Amino acid sequence: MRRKIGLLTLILAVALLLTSCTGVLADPESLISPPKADGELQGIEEALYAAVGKDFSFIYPSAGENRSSCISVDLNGDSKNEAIVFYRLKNDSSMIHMNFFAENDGAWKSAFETQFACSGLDRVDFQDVCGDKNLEIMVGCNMYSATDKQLNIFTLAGNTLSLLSQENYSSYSIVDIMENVKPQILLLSIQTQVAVKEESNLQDASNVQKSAFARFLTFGDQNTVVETGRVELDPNITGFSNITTGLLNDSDKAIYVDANKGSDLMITEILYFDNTLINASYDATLGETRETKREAPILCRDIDQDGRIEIPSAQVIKGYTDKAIGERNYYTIWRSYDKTGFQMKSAGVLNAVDGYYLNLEKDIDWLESITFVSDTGLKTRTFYDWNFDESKAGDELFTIKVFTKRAWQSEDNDDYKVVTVSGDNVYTVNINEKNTSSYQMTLTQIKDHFVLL
Ligand SMILES: [Ca+2]
Ligand SMILES: [Ca+2]
Ligand SMILES: [Ca+2]
Repeated sequence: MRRKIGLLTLILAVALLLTSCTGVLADPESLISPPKADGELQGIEEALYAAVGKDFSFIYPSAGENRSSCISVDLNGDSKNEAIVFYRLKNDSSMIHMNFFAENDGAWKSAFETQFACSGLDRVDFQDVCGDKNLEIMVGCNMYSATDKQLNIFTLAGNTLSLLSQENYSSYSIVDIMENVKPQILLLSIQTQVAVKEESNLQDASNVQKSAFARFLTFGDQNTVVETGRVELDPNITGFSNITTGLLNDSDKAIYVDANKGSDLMITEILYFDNTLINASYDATLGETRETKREAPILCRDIDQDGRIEIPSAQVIKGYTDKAIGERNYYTIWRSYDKTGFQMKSAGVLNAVDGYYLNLEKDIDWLESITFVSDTGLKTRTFYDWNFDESKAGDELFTIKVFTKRAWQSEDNDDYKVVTVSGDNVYTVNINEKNTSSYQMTLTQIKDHFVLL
């Protein structure tokens, strides 16, 4: 119960503190005028001025849920908030400072101060990772490249903070895939090392060693950090797009890491814990993750809403194989993985931009016998029979078009029928009744196959 209260308080605190400290407004974000500070914020601000003066500018996390420079949260569940503030001093731009404030008899006072030699704040999270019912503070700092970051984990020690651990990462996530009560931290890292030529002592651009790996951290007694697992990832990963967790089978959970490989490819590393951390996707013999590779940036999702994550594979639709990547249209086959192998769960046409999926279930014949043309500006997708004899699009089957509610009411759209409505979007279809091929669909069939994302 305590934990729930803590989380609720956290959510409230986050909502409240998105207003940020008032006063010195250094960031464009804060041009969105915040509400007048309540007593708490004013108290923290005054304590900050008392501790460091006024020659500073606030620093904001650039990612994650907490985007304020000044965050108050009840770390120890005593119904009194503590607060942290991030800033840079005007006379020393190389350091980002974190100041920790606690309230005593209505007066806020600085109780701890530290600084990070870094280029910016990546993200700030609060989570009880060591299981002592107090929230730890996780401060992710951007170092001087997009993939080189440092996570600083602080824990409450009496009235002050102590640094529990410092870890390098490119991307991290707090996950919960083990049976014990504590959440765990997944750290993903990309490393590039350029060899140095012996004769000249200069970097040898032709000799670049790339590696990527995942580390799994848990917390032991006396707040010790334990590396519980470490696995290789595809060494050519250039960035991480999304980390999600889901059921691997009836009893185990897995982490699904969607990663970019170069500018065109995406892969999914499937990580789970079975005495040790395992990467089910990576083929150590080949030295790459091939099984989940696709040339379209489609993220994993639970496409059939059964609690298990499906991994997409992009299949080039008829008529697009000769086009360059980026100009191709695809259909998607979705597969889940359960330790024994991959199972096909669904196949269909995804439109992630307009938020729908035409689920053809497992009808690969249909998907291999049609083609479609997209117009992202008009929000249309026009489907055609594929003319196998002439290797080109045949007759039009139907056009799916997304209208705004206002456009739907005001435009001439007699040919379109409503499939479904969601928010401000009216999803419609114009069926070419003259085309009665076996691949044609009725309005009812389209409604049955239509899934909102
Ligand atoms: Ca407290
Ligand atoms: Ca804790
Ligand atoms: Ca699923």
